[in-house]
Amino acid sequence: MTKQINPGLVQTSRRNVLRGSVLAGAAAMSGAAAFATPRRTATPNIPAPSARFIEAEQQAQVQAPTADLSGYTRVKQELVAPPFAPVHEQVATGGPKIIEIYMETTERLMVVDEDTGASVWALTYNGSVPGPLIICHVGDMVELTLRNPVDSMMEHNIDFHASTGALGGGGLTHVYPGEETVLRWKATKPGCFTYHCAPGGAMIPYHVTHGMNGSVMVLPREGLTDADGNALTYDSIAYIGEQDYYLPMDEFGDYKTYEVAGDDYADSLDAMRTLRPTHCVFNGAVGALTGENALKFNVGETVLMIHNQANRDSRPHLIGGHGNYVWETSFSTPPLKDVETWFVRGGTAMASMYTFEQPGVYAYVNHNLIEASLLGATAHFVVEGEWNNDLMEQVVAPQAFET
Ligand SMILES: [Cu+2]
Repeated sequence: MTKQINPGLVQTSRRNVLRGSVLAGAAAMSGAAAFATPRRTATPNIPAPSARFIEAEQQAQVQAPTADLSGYTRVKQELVAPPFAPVHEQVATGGPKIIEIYMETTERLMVVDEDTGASVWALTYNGSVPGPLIICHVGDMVELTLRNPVDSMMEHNIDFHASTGALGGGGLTHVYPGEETVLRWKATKPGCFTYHCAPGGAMIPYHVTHGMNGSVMVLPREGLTDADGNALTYDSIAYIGEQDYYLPMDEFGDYKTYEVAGDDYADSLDAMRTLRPTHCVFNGAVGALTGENALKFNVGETVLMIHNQANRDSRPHLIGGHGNYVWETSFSTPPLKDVETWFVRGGTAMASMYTFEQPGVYAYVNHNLIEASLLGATAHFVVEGEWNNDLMEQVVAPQAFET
């Protein structure tokens, strides 16, 4: 019998030291940022025990039986920037698929709040915060090509909460600048799941709170259903990633700026330790989903709102509407019905469904209203259609009362 070793649990090898976990800790103590260093091409210079561990790790994968891919059809899924969803089927047709996707670990300077000048060297998948939404069905395989551009400053990887083994794939996907890797995993649990970068040690929250997270939706093959098994379909998806940022400030209370990704590492750790985010925003920046960027729907349209929060609890509320169906945990359990405010456990993605009945502007907020109003966690949905006085009517407009 082949002994199985979980590659992701190798904690003490020199390989992992260089890949972030210990380096991150050292950088935290020294105040220096932890940058990617060139990958070594061989193991002769590392201690024998670590070399043996690396070899055993590689052997474990080589010796394991080859995955049976017969019966699968290969398809490509073109990922799109949030708040939009890739083209997909709600009810799976045909047999299981191998869904090929491509992501780049792009590091880019992003304005978080134009009013204050707050900015961040965002660490991203495909340049957006959150990373793109991936959609598959139970029984499908997701095959990710993950590329770290040559000009990156840091190493990255990806932990899919929807996957099984090797730290969600985190242990198999460390890519240095100029490297790429391919990971294939099978979707076995239906639901919305977060994914995020997890290079090791303090670098994990650092990367996650710099935007490096997103969501996978694994649909049941028969699509979504209510408690009685009746089909529930949606017309649109609103993909919302809530991001808590901990942006360093100077002694005057101004947000600090940095030359390159990673330069803020020591300052960021100090800010993160307060557990007090400077911003809680939807889709990367204050106002990313309000005003001109508001999402637009029509009366009668059914929207599936997917909410991702990789690090911190949240409690969305749709002001003026409801969650007709809410899946807080998975699609394996019947949805909650007619919910006022629902819960996003930090480290998850979840879904809620609503059919608009009135026109107007709806605010989708984190109903910690301080976070919604002062820290940025607000989106707007502009809905067009005909007003229904049966549901609400202004009987008397505000006017002075007689005294
Ligand atoms: Cu990363």
